[in-house]
Amino acid sequence: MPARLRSPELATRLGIALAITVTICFATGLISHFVQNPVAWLPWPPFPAGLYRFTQGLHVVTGIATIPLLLVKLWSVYPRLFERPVVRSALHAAERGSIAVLVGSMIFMLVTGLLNAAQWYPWSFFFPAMHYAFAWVAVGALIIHIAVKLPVITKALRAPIDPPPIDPPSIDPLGPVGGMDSNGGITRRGVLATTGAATVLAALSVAGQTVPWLRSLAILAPRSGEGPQGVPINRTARAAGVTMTAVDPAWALEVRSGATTRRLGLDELRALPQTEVVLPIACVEGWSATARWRGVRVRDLVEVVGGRAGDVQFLSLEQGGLYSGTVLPQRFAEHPDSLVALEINGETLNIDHGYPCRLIAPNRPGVLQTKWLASMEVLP
Ligand SMILES: Nc1nc2c(c(=O)[nH]1)N[C@H]1C(S)=C(S)[C@@H](COP(=O)(O)O)O[C@H]1N2
Ligand SMILES: [Mo]
Repeated sequence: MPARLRSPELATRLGIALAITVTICFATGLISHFVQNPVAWLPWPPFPAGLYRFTQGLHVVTGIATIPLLLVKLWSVYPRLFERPVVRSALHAAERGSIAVLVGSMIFMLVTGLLNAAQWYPWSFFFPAMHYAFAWVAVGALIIHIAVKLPVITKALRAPIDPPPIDPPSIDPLGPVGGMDSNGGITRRGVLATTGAATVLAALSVAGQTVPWLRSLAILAPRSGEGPQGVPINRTARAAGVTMTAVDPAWALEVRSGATTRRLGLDELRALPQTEVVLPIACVEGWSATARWRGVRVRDLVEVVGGRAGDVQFLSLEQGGLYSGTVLPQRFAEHPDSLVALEINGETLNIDHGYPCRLIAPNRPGVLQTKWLASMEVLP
């Protein structure tokens, strides 16, 4: 592509698009982080039930949409990588250093995010912690970059994106059209439009895992709509090592509060009042699916052991594993839609969906909807 396309005018406009997707991705990522690692100043509510589904869907969609934008942005500036001398002054060195950090951390974020959504972990670090830490590095470097470039940005935005033609006057009476200049070459506006189209395509390729009517377009979404009982499966019973314990006839849910403990077998759970709710499973990886759940209200089980209201800890039959337990904050535990579910979509839970019973509560990330429950305890 002709060098004239690479220009502050193009780079700045690509930069604005990037700033928008990155900001949404960062904000929704922070939400996801603080829902999974609760802090007092962000009391995440159980209502609206589908809010997490929306914010996390947006996180993954904007993250994916950032990939083509970043690639074209890097293309629009990469010759500067070969500028000599490498370092002109201390300030110049600092600026180039911050760009190295920015590009490195952005690529790290996009690659780890994409691979996590594909459940492929060719690394040994703990993904959420690193993805979170580097988000701050990337955003910090981005703010420095924008501040340093502010004069260039304001100048480039005042100029028209494409320069007036220096070519001989066009013989085409209609003049330049559709992102082409009078010589039939692509214009900067044309590059922007093409990049925009690529970005929308990238977003659509994953949006279908959250938005049902886009499902057939979700070619980059590994788990969309597949799975027993109409809901995808993240971790199977086999992977969790519970194929024996989950079907053990002696299984009973241990319910504890203070000194009181009750063990409730499946028949006893079924004999308690049953509630039906329609709630999504919204995986952190971006996919989500709505299902009809039936089971016993968490608050009713708390009552069985005479427990006061409080946070409730759930533990799975799964041994070890990062998601073998969760604490359900009190405002969720008291919510009438928070269930220990026995059924999904009118059928007994499939073992991969958490048989004999699992937690399902409104507006929670999928990772916190613990399957194959062994016990629940009202925390003091
Ligand atoms: N015990 C246990 N429960 C678990 C998990 C797990 O690994 N172990 N994975 C969670 C994740 S990441 C998601 S998205 C949901 C998915 O539920 P599903 O497989 O029934 O769709 O289960 C959650 N419950
Ligand atoms: Mo998940």
